[in-house]
Amino acid sequence: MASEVERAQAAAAQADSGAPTIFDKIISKQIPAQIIYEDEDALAFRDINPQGPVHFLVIPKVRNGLTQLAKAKEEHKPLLGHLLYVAAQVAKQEGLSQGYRVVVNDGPNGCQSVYHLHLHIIGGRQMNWPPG
Ligand code: D5M
Repeated sequence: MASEVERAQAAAAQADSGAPTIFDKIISKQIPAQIIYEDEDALAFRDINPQGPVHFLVIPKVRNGLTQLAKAKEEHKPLLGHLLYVAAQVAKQEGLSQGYRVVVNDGPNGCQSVYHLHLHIIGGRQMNWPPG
């Protein structure tokens, strides 16, 4: 079983291929996911490999070049703001009143394994710092 780092390094090799990712299949409902929020531009669903009692992802429904945060352009600014706003609203909906962590893994060093921008929202336990 490949480690997270190995998976991230393998994924980086295909990052710019434009190939569909697993998240495209979740957006089109080809594969099931536990969707907890949806609007015209964003989708939130539970992470398949949760790192806390609550762990969900917020993604843009249309990738539009945003395979990763490093690819953000001026035109993406409203969408990026919207994703953060959705993260906060869904965290509230999930009862994370004591706080939570928002993470964006970017590129191989950031341990990104899916090249469709996503925010991780992790909560329901005490976090530590620094991250690994
Ligand atoms: O995070 C990618 C995240 O995507 C990782 O935490 C697992 C999650 N993932 C992968 N496939 C699925 C499905 N099918 N449902 C829900 N969650 C999924 P990264 O930051 O790229 O390492």
